[in-house]
Amino acid sequence: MRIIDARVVVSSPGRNYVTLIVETEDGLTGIGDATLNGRELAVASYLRDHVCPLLIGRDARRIEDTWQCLYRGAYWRRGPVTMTAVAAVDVALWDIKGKAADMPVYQLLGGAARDGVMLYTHASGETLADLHEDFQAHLDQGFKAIRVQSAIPGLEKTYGIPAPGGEIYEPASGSRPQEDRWDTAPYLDFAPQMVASIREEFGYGTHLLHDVHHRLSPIEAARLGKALEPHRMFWIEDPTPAEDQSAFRTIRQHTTTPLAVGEVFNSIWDCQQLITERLIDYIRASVSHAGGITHLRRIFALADLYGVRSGSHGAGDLSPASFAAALHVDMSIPNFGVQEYMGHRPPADEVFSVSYSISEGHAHPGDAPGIGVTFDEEAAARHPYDPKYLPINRRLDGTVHDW
Ligand code: KDG
Ligand code: MG
Repeated sequence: MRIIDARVVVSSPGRNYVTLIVETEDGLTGIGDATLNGRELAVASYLRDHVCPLLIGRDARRIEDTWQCLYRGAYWRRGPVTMTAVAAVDVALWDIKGKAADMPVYQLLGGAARDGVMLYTHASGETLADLHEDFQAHLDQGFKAIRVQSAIPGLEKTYGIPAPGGEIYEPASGSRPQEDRWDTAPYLDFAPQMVASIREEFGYGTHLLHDVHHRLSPIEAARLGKALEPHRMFWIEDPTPAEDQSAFRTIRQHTTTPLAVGEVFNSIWDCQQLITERLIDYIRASVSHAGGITHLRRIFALADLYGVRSGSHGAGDLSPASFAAALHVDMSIPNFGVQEYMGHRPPADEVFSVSYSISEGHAHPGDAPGIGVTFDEEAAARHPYDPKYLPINRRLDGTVHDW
């Protein structure tokens, strides 16, 4: 089953996506998501210039061997660009393997370990009243786990709050990064009030999550975790910058609020200490940024040994191909926790057709062979690449802070 073509399409159906398409001599096609928000063309070039030529003539069935060749064979290992490129190849090969076997990928991974995958969705608002209205709308749609974010009084802009108009939240904008302002003190006072208001209004029947987006110091995060304990959070996410693994020891010593981290991780080495020292409860690495299905399964297998569960990143900048691949992994691993779901802005559905379905807050990848997503190249060509950047965050005195 020789690979005869591997090509990259960069398009913007609602937002920028980089898609790898791999074809075999038998006429099978596999796709993988290679999107890295704000750095799309770096991954496209890595694939086009350095990886696609190496794929031609390889046996598409040899997924592990291809992964090892691309990872070890590059000598320069890890990093978001490399691992997103490797992930796209890996998912495309699993897609082809599923089609060759006439099976959905989750069957190849061991079959369904559950009936469906619990999703968490996002509720947000400029005010607490807006947040409550949005929370109710998500409850009405059947979601059982909801992330809550609200604008912080006194701050002009806050992570996770969409512009008015009802569109799915999208932080990337403009041909240069927009600059936001940040002040920790009002945030630390307000975040517990926000969560308390949700519990007072809606009770304890829904799993509540909150994303701190890397903005606190370890001791500030410990204070937030303690303040949120009465509200029984499902998790707080990215309380401190994710690359500082030992910071979580400080947070852990002070609070029983569950901790989640990992959306910016790209290899098992990024989370080794967090998992083996039991410093977190959920690992949020994603298929498309952490080396594909092959490597993500390895991360989750390590996590399982230490009682850590999965909670994969699933923001809108991970394409439907990535979300589908995540669902196949989520269905089949023993230590699944929850899967993030934001949906995709139209006209993504003109370009990606999907077999997954969502009902009562749970997703199923569907039983189409492979990952169950088709990519329409002609439709993608109607939506050309549109350069956009994630924002930069500055403290009130102008110092650059974590965004
Ligand atoms: O591209 C960056 C986004 O994916 C990220 O800001 C979203 O934090 C995020 C989340 O939890 O979905
Ligand atoms: Mg996040």
